[in-house]
Amino acid sequence: MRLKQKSWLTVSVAVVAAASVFNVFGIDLVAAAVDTDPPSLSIDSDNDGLSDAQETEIYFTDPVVADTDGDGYSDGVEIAAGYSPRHTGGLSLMQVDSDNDYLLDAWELILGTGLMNPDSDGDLYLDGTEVAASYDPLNPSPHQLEKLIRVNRYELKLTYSFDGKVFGSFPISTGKVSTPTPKGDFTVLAKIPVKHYAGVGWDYPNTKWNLQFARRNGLGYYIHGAYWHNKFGVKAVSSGCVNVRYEDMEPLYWWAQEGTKIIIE
Ligand SMILES: [Ca+2]
Ligand SMILES: [Ca+2]
Ligand SMILES: [Ca+2]
Ligand SMILES: [Ca+2]
Repeated sequence: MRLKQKSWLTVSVAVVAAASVFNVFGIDLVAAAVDTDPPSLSIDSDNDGLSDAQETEIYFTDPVVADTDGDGYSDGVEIAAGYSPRHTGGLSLMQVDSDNDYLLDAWELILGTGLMNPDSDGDLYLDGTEVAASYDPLNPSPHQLEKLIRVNRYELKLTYSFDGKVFGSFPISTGKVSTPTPKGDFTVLAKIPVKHYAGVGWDYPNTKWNLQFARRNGLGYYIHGAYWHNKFGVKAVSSGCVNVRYEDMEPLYWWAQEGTKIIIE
């Protein structure tokens, strides 16, 4: 017992000694560390994985309440999983628009526009209005940015981006071997909210969210929602169109414009 106490004492004396040495020689080092890592950026008062600064300036969650919306999931867990920490009901960041500027929370966080500021660059045009028309919501001068939809027929995947920043990426189904989806560079020719597709042995009325990109031999080719199968990312089953899950197609449809570039490879 006595021996144990003594060794503990020896250790603590050694720690104090080391700290003193550090104090003598480490003043500049400590000052530099404070400069590069300000406490305000790293303090996480409610220990939810988001710093106080992130909560007050980016996510607009409560910095002293770990679960702002009270749904049982902490703010940090929700952000990491793509859910809104400000809305109950299991809504994803793709399903909410906190400042009602027609730009989804998910896209505001990607672009760096204000989640609670409907006009981030102060040019009197709403963030969502600017993105809808391909304008930069962070630049008050009329500067346009590229919208691009990329379809990969081999991976059965669609990715769309704004100014090179990916706004969505998800599994799709394309044309089967006998009725392939055409390859090449296209643009959105028309946006049609609801369409009726039919052929020999198949009939799909009231199909939502249709983006036409080609017309060949009297046939129209579309990227559209599909409610009659679940082969997305699994198998090419269509008659030439690009089939998309409804939940993925709705935001893509509203984001795309006539003239938006499409690359099918
Ligand atoms: Ca926090
Ligand atoms: Ca929560
Ligand atoms: Ca918004
Ligand atoms: Ca604006």
